[in-house]
Amino acid sequence: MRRNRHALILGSAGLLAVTAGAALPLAQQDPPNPIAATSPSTSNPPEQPLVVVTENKRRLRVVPLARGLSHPWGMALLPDGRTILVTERPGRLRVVRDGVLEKTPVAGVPTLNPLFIGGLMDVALHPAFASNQLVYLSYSKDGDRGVTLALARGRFDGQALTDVRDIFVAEAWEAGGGATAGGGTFGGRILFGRDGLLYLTVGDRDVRVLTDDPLVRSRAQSLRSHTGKVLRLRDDGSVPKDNPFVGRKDALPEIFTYGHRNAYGLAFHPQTGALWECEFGPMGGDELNVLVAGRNYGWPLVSAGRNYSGKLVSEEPWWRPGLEMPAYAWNPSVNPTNILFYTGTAFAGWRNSLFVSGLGSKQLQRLTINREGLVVGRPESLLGELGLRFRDLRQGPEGALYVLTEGRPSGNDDIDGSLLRIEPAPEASK
Ligand SMILES: [Ca+2]
Repeated sequence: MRRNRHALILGSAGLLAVTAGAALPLAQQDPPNPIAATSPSTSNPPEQPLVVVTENKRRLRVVPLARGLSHPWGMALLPDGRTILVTERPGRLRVVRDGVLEKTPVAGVPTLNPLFIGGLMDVALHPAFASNQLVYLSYSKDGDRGVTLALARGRFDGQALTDVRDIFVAEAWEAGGGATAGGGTFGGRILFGRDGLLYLTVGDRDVRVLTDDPLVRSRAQSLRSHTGKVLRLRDDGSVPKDNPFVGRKDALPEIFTYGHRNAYGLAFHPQTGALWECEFGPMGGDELNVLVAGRNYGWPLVSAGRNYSGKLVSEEPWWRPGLEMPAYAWNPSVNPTNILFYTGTAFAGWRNSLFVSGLGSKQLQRLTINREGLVVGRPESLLGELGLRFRDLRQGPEGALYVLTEGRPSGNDDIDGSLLRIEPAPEASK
């Protein structure tokens, strides 16, 4: 990890040096780039719009829409084109309307346990939100058996959530409490498909992420547990009849795919319709997978990552019969938090690229996918010079990218998070 971070900072410093040396003029309306004059490892989001020149000489304008957020985790762009809902992991749902963060959080968020890296995770809109106002929230829920991931649904009238209730509670309980036990990773990414069904990730629930506990890990392989799975639900939380394990007595029927570590990202390929997923490995072993119903993606039987002790997770890291290989694996780690297939035209040449938001790697990556659905070439690293941890990304109706960032990794009192809009910057005048 340390070596990766070192390499990234060197890379960013090199890019800044090139940028400064070329003395590229900024667009007239943009103030001087504050990042160029400060450390590339700064954890504060920009206060004003700034222009960043990528390694491929593309000019991107970074516009801060909201600052002072506490570990923003997920967001939803409302169909009115004005409103963005943003979750803050410690337990608040915030509204950004016309580019302004409203001071008062949305009332009606369920009671949750924001221990360690749990709390309020993702927010998603029902496909018919414009007519039914239904909003979905994933969060860590306390109960008699410890804490687990739950999915709540309510109606958002523009001000508050009403009729909020759990529509699904994962069988992914881990006992314990406080900041150092029972937390684990929850997953929690929500995505609706064109089929009107809801896909939900459940994390590996490994306590403190670092214990390499084989007992907890093995649950990703158990079809009697929701731990380490991608689930497929109807919009009311019930089970679609055509789910792959429906009718099997030894399996939970919500399971779509299994053998995942910490799956934080989901996206449908715009042409093939396939569901792609990204997941955190331990040290190394971050994966991009193409999900097929009922398949086993291997964790922890196969993984290219190492335990935090330094030992390999698996002596057979790449493949065993019956297990799926990743479509792409990162080394060094990117810490993928979400993925997005870009379908807009605002950025020339980026259509159908896969974008990845990176947490510990403090960057976005752009991957090129060919017509056969394979990743080709080297990922392009973007926005590393901001020094921010990227937690989520979405595409706006105008084709801009919206990203959530944080500075420090955890701490429920932090307010160094932001919502940024990334758009093409005008070409520098010659
Ligand atoms: Ca795998």
